[in-house]
Amino acid sequence: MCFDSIQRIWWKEVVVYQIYPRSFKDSNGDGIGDLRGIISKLDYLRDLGVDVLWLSPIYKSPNDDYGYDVSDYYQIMTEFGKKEDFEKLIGEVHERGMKLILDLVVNHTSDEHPWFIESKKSKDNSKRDYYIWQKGKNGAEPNNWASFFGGSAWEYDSLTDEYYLHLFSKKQPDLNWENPEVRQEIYSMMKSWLDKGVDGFRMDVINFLAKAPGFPYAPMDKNNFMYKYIHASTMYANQPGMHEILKEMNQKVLSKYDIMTVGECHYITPETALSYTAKNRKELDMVFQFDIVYSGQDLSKIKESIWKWYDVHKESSWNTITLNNHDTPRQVSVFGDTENYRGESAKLLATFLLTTPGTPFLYQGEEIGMTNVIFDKIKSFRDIGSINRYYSLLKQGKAPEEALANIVPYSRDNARTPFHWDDSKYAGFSEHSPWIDVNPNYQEINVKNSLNDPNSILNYYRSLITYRKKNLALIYGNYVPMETNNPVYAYKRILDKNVFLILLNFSSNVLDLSVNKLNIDDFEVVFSNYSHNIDKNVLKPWQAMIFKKSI
Ligand code: TEU
Ligand code: CA
Repeated sequence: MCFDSIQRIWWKEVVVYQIYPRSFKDSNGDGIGDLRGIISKLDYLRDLGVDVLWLSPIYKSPNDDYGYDVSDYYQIMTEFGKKEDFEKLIGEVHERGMKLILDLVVNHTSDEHPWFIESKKSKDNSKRDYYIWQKGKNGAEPNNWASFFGGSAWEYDSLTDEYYLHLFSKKQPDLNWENPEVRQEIYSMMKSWLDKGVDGFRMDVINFLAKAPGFPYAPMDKNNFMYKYIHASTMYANQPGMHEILKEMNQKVLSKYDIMTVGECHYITPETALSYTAKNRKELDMVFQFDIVYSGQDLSKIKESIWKWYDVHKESSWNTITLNNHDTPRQVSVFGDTENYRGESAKLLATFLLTTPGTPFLYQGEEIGMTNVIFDKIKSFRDIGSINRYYSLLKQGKAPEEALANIVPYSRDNARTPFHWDDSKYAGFSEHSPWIDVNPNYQEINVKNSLNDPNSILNYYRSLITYRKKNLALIYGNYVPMETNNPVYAYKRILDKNVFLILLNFSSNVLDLSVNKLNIDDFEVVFSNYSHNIDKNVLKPWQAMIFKKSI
């Protein structure tokens, strides 16, 4: 690839930082993070070097799924602040040269949204068709679709003797995207936020909007431990109707603004993703994919996935790269060795995130190496998915300890404990006992300590983000994977005369590199997560190195 030939686009060059507002910073001592809290930390975020902030939902919500159940798309969630706070936030973000994107949650609303309250009233209500209502079959649910949070995806309503669809909790009824009025309402709402200066959207479960016509029964695969999810891919993910919706949304709204869009897509292949993101399709800019998170830490699978996504998208589309979000356990706990090499493994993941093709998305706390939390009682959990799962395991006859052990490693609460600002009570997140317990390791892992330590994970992120911005090869360079034995992962990024070679040791073992015949003699080391004694023939535990040469 020649430098002149690259088409520079701002959203390809940015580093995105996801904020889960409820857990980021509380400004008024009620134990819940809020918009003023975010404003007070904008200098920290600017100094970290991130360019775009993505806020998990901030709209009015009864918080059955913490904001992913919206009851008014135009209002700010009471706990998070007021309209003026949002206006101040967006102004201050822009003042610092950063951008702000919002979470667009339009597969479903809350059951407390006025549309649904109307819709429920009668079969001939003007809002009835805003949601998906079906008659039962043989005295049971219309079909066998399952909710992501357990149980059937259909809820019976005795008033009209019909069922409504909810792919998530029963307080999250799915909108009917076949209804043109629904589409218009959503487009107007999107425009109103964009007109306030919002710079784009992360689109929640966007590939689920169109459902399989006729709501057929789904094939089940009970041998697969994720069987309840299996039919999702065939019944409500990537249905043909998706393209019509996205094209219309793009034409009527997105194309009118200079913004970025990223769709959250579960059950997606690189090829299907391309059908949403290829430039000439005029649908979305990028999608997330979760191959790494669901890889079971199998490095061969990860290498294969990165290659495939790159290869399929390199000509006409653009990827994302992400390890953590508010739904995943902390990946440093999953992949890394938090007992012996927390710092090294977190920095290795940082190196991977910031040098692999695609726009990187990092999640609050990742930059200081926050870890999973081990809650020892069900009362500590807040995530509806984990709580439902716990009680369903008890129902199946599991002992409480066993049910707890089952939910602890996967719970979404792992990512949602309050952010660690310092070592004071409640980790500097709040003056008051927070809505969810603080991870007990906050006295060691926090921003204050990280700022004082030149070798901290935080300082590594800062300097690598700065370095990445100055070296376009790390953004636009061709991706060339190298043949190496696991647990070594090695690849080049090449643009014009600049060649970068990235070497990652995904293990706690010392490895002899000479066996891999990488020919690195003429490269110089420009980055490493170990400060002294860099030996080109040896990789230390979780060592990450970036080499450079000019050709
Ligand atoms: O997530 C979609 C989704 O499929 C995940 O919630 C998935 O079920 C979960 O990771 C399994 O543990 C999006 C949001 O990111 C999530 O927070 C919401 O709960 C969900 O949509 C509904 O809006
Ligand atoms: Ca608050």
